Amino acid sequence: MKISSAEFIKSATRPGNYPPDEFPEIAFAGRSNVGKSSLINVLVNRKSLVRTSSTPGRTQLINFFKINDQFSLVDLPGYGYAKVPLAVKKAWGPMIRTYLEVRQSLHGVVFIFDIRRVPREEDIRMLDWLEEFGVPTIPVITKIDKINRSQREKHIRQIVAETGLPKDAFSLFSATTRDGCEDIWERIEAALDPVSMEGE
Ligand SMILES: Nc1nc2c(ncn2[C@@H]2O[C@H](COP(=O)(O)OP(=O)(O)O)[C@@H](O)[C@H]2O)c(=O)[nH]1
Ligand SMILES: [Mg+2]
Repeated sequence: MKISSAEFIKSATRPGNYPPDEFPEIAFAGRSNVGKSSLINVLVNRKSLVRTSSTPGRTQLINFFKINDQFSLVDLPGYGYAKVPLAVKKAWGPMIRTYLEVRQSLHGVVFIFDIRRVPREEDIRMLDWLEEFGVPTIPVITKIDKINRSQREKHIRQIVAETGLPKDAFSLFSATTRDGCEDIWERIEAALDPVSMEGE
């Protein structure tokens, strides 16, 4: 994917504040600190279009970005960070679920797992919602640079087992080495609609 423009549109928490759904949209989901923002920045080849953080749990807004004036990417708030206030934790579920339910232009969700972590309850809940609303899902295992090649398979098998998703459904990614970037783009393009991307 050649990126000619990438711009922040706005943040929102509820449908009344979403930008108009005039472009096909791909959202990125996963627990806090999993590497969502880093993945988006690598995909669009911008160092800091999306703010990354070593203090997880800060982003509790749905952030919309417009790419090439053609489609949108959405950074969804993460979950699972212990220090987030209870009120914020409680708001997360309805905020995400509503987005997945009502967003007409949503073409798919890139669902990100950390290779070092076993998927937890919130991850499984997200997967259930994606299934409930029939949202095509692109599962990605990220931070693969953190685990030696010889150890990776073991970690991947655990994520496969916990999620129940087929092993070959997962793309492997590293924001550090950019491994997996092209593979993920291919799958995003397929989800966006190959016809509208023709000639780009
Ligand atoms: N080594 C390594 N670090 C990563 C990778 N992706 C993200 N990180 C780091 O993980 C932390 C959280 O990343 P961020 O993108 O802010 O996560 P988010 O909370 O899911 O948006 C940051 O310190 C990133 O630099 C990766 O693929 N490899
Ligand atoms: Mg982030």
